[in-house]
Amino acid sequence: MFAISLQADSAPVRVIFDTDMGNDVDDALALGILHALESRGEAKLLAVTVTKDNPYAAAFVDVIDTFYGRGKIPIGIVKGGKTPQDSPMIRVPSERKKPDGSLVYPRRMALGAAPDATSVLRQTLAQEKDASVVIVQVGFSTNLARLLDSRADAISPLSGAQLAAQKVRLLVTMAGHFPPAEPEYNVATDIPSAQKVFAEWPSPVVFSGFEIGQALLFPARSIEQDFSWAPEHPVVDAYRNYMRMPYDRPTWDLTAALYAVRPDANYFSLSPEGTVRVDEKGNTLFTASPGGKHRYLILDEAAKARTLEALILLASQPRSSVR
Ligand SMILES: [Ca+2]
Repeated sequence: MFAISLQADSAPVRVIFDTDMGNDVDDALALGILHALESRGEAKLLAVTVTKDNPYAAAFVDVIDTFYGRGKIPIGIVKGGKTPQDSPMIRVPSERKKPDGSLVYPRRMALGAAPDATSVLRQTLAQEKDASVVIVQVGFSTNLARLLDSRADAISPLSGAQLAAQKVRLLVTMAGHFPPAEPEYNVATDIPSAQKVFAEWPSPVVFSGFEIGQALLFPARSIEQDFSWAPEHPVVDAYRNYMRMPYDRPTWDLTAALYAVRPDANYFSLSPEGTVRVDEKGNTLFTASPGGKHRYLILDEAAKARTLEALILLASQPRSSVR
């Protein structure tokens, strides 16, 4: 059994969110869900690290954090990473201005000012208690692979692999396809990093495969109705700039965020223990083996309606008045 199921206390889950913000709109909804869970006292967002190498990816994370009243959360971004291309869903809201020229969505950092993600990961982990951190990885494995490769430095005398082993109790990742169908985007975009992370990561890993989010569509109707408490909402703005409305979108990254904070809520069931191997094409091949560190989420037909309702309610939850 995983230790995660045996937790008796109700302390907030301490989360690092690692995202390719800008490549699909589910990253924005997932970050909103983590903020809603923090407002409920269930989670604590320690840092956000970005694997999309475009300055607006960090800027838009900054926009969302600031919108939820948590603009001081550290943000790091990959340097020399994947998918640098422009994305209106992050650029347009980040640059939107009022008639007086000020930003509609204020943010803390200047464009391009976010520090290197590996340093932010090392810094964040070094400050945390042993076996306390849950990492939610919903983009490529670039940042976590670089963390594993990192050496002792001024931040910590521990290597990245040692920091991961000491500080992280669970990695939840939106990655792969179970059973394998075709290479999944997050894995296929940086195959060597995915191979490294899933072969070497020291903690238990839970995968939310492509098929999970695909089976739970976030409804356009919710975007149009449930967020009206905020006349300007950056996640809604991102949604409207990602594709032509109205459209329903798979909840891939949302499912990883939800499971990471509420693993015992029976939104999903789990595969047996085993090992996921990433082949040269980016397929994720699972082999069951007692004591294996990897499991993947399974969505039971009877759980679908309740799980989707939780995702919608949390994503659209009004900001806490407590800052
Ligand atoms: Ca993503």
